[in-house]
Amino acid sequence: MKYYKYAKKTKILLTYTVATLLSSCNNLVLMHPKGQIGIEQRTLILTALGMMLIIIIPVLIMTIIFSIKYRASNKEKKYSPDWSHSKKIEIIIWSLPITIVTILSIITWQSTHKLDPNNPIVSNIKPIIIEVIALDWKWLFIYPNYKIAIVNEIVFPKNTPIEFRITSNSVMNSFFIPQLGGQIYAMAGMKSTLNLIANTQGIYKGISSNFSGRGFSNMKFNVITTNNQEEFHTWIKKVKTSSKQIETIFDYENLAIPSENYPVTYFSNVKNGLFYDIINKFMQ
Ligand SMILES: [Cu+2]
Repeated sequence: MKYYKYAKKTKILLTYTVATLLSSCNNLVLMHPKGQIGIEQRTLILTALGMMLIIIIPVLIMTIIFSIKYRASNKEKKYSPDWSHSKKIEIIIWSLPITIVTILSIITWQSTHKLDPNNPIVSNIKPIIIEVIALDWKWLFIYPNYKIAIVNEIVFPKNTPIEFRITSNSVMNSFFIPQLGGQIYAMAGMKSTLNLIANTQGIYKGISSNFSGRGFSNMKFNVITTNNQEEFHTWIKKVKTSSKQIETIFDYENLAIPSENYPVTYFSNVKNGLFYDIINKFMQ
């Protein structure tokens, strides 16, 4: 029969499309995670996608087959204008989506608890705390345990859990390192938490993923993961040699003046509890 020939062509076309998509996905950073959380999130995305394709692919194929088989010009087939109901079709049409939606909801329920950004990452290594402040239009990162601050750059060793504490000095913003895991909102007067880990050494892109005004598009930073603790401490020493400091809230307010394309800047000292001062100033 003729439509089988079309079905075969369609199959070739589909295979080709899928192959092209898979080979060109090097640009999709979300699909190339470099940390445990990112890997788990990718598994979730692919599982959900796969489950939905169980419905979508047969529907697409059936659309083509049906439109050829039941076309008006096909006089060989039975013509049944009074046909209205089939138990068999009803059962297939309802049971399959119900099953898939049920499985998807169980997976979603479990993973939203498992991948809660507040959950500390289980590890023998003590987590490093990094305080993140979204400014207009740059990122300020404070390492409270080392009393240093950096604009637009984060460095930490691989295989070490990182606890990000995030707030904003201005409008709502969003902190996102796509290859390490989900984004989280930065809001003035509030603290959000994000626990991440990098399992490979490298340089990853960090972005602001919530539009925040004129300088938003260049509000980017590099995340550099070192091979070991020594390299990380060498970097800390380098920051400690900077002549710039944030000693008072005035130094901070000076830095917080809106600016675009701000270069990476090291501060060898930072006022104690600055992060919480910034949150509290919006609470009065
Ligand atoms: Cu790929």
